[in-house]
Amino acid sequence: MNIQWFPGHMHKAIKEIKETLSKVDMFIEVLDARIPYSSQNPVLQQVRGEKPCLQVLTKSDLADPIETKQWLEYILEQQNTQCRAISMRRRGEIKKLTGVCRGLFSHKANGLEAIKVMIVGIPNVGKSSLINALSGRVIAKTGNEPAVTKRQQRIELDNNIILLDTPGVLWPNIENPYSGLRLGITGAIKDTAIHYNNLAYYAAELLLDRYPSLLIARYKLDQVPHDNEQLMEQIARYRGAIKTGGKVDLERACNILINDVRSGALGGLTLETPQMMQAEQLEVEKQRAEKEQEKQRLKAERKKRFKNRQSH
Ligand SMILES: Nc1nc2c(ncn2[C@@H]2O[C@H](COP(=O)(O)OP(=O)(O)OP(=O)(O)O)[C@@H](O)[C@H]2O)c(=O)[nH]1
Ligand SMILES: [Mg+2]
Repeated sequence: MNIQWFPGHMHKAIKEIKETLSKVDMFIEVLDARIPYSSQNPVLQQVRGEKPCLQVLTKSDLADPIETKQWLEYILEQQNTQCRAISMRRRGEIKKLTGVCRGLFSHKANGLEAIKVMIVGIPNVGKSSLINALSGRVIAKTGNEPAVTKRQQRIELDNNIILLDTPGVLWPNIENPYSGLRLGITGAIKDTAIHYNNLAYYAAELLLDRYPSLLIARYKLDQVPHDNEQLMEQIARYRGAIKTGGKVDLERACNILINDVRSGALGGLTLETPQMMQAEQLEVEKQRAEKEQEKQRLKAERKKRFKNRQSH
């Protein structure tokens, strides 16, 4: 089953973003460096249209630096969008973002005219943290769970840049089930809307494929497990997650793995590549076409039945 989380406040937040659109000069779209594809909200892309946009990959301290470099090159080449990777652990780089914003407006380069920037993105990606870092003050509420920011907030920086913080938003139909899982793994979806087990088994599969040496180091494994089930069992044994009677507690092992991925305890992880994205996008298009075909078939059948009934 696909993961979906689109509570009413997100619908309202998108409506407010549309209403404020004409008052802003540009967007900073905040993406998660671990999932630069799945954290791109197609609704936000549609809403911002042709307005200038700077894409910022946050939490790069939790991502694989080699993959982050590749993603930056890919976004710049393929989407023709300015893109930077940042981390709250490297504040110096964050300050440079205002210069990048100003660079997008040659007629405002003297700094006398204000630039209004709307910060948008999925939940829990670090929008409010970015605003605090840019302003040098704790001005926007942050927290390690999705949906912390509930309404828009305006913040004026000293250098004539006005920022607008917005609530994190997802979209009503996450068609790619793998994107849904990766959004869940990284913490963009409220825990009550997901099952850790599904996330953990998928994360285990991904990590076995992409980062087996990090798993070996973290859980002191003798060798790479055959599959995700064996990995979960070994994590449970290593961490003493054993139930009375001696059976392994797989539920606890799932929690351990997800928490380790989210906190960066395993090391820098990037959960998707441009190649994975292209393959999954093709699959989504194929499924969309099949669904449409089935819809048309059912429609034709209904029409035929209706005609038959009339002729009798
Ligand atoms: N490791 C790491 N954590 C970060 C970074 N940026 C933000 N965080 C953490 O991510 C969590 C979410 O940050 P917020 O700034 O509240 O995220 P948000 O996008 O405003 O979230 P919503 O308002 O819920 O949409 C907090 O626990 C932050 O401390 C980063 O660069 N690295
Ligand atoms: Mg926020």
